[in-house]
Amino acid sequence: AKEPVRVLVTGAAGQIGYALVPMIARGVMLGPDQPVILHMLDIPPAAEALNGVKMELVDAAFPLLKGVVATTDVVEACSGVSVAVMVGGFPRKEGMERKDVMSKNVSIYKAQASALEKHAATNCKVLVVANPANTNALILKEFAPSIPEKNITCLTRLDHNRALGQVSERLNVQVSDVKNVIIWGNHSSTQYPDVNHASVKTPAGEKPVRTLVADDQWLHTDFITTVQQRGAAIIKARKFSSALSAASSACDHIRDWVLGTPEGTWVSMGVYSDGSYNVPAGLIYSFPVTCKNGEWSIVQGLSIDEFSRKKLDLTAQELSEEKALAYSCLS
Ligand code: NAX
Repeated sequence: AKEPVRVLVTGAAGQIGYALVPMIARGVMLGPDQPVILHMLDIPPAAEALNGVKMELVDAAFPLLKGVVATTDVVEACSGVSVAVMVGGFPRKEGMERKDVMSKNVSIYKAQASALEKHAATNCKVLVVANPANTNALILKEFAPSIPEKNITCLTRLDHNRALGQVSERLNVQVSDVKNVIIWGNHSSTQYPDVNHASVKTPAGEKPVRTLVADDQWLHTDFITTVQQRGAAIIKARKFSSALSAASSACDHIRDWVLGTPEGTWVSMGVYSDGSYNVPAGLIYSFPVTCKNGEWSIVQGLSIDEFSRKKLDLTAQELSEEKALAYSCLS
């Protein structure tokens, strides 16, 4: 039998946490034969709710779940974890300045970076979900210099999955037959959902999405804005932000990273830019990646047309500004 893997979920008493922890305990994230020990962190005002989640995990009697640590102590939470899913953060409230929200999250991610660096297992894989996800991940990277930068990522898989969903609905095909969409850039409304290299499995073989969707106009307008603004549409409909889809996508992100992407398929991950596609190095930026042996690599050599180039640059610009804002909060 495999040794259990310790998985940290921060903000575990929140909405996404509540959807995510049962998925992890059922093997959706690390596979149906991988036992897990869940480490759940939240802040003192949420301690009682967190304990309630722990009670439910016990009550669900998950066969793969070998232990639950529910704590408000960041050191205890980080100790020995091999996977860390960072969902906890300070949300933007109405009337708050961007700088104030950034400042709160910078201090949270600075502190949690140090705790992970000192107490997590070597080679711990980190996924930041909490917004501003890319910049929180960048701060985490900066303040955990001994964690390899390859191990620090942020979630854009939800946006990627949303793009797959939109194409599938438009073409009336199964979502599992659509692949290789790309989310470029920031997990924000400047992200660029790109279908230029996407394809659909049909009885006559793989066909480019571009040829199947006759309506170019839709691809250049409503498709992009629907994906970019899907989060807001969910809030409007549900009165709460996306939770089950965020949790499921976080599982997809870690599962593909650890177990690998299928041959010929890529996914989107926010990763530390090495300058590929002329994206400035030193940003956490969403790229198309393939994963093998627990490591991601950026898909190289895709052609970028003029329309796309502008969009890649625009979202990079926003990330550079966020980075500057984050650094201004440090001093
Ligand atoms: P909730 O407010 O329901 O939950 C957040 C939880 O984090 C709360 O329980 C809170 O007490 C806790 N928390 C706050 N500070 C903490 C700290 N310092 N340490 C540990 N826990 C802390 O938000 P929820 O709807 O679950 O969303 C969580 C985060 O995900 C938000 O930042 C949200 O913006 C972000 N999202 C990111 C997405 C992505 O694709 N990257 C999509 C979904 C979501 O909007």
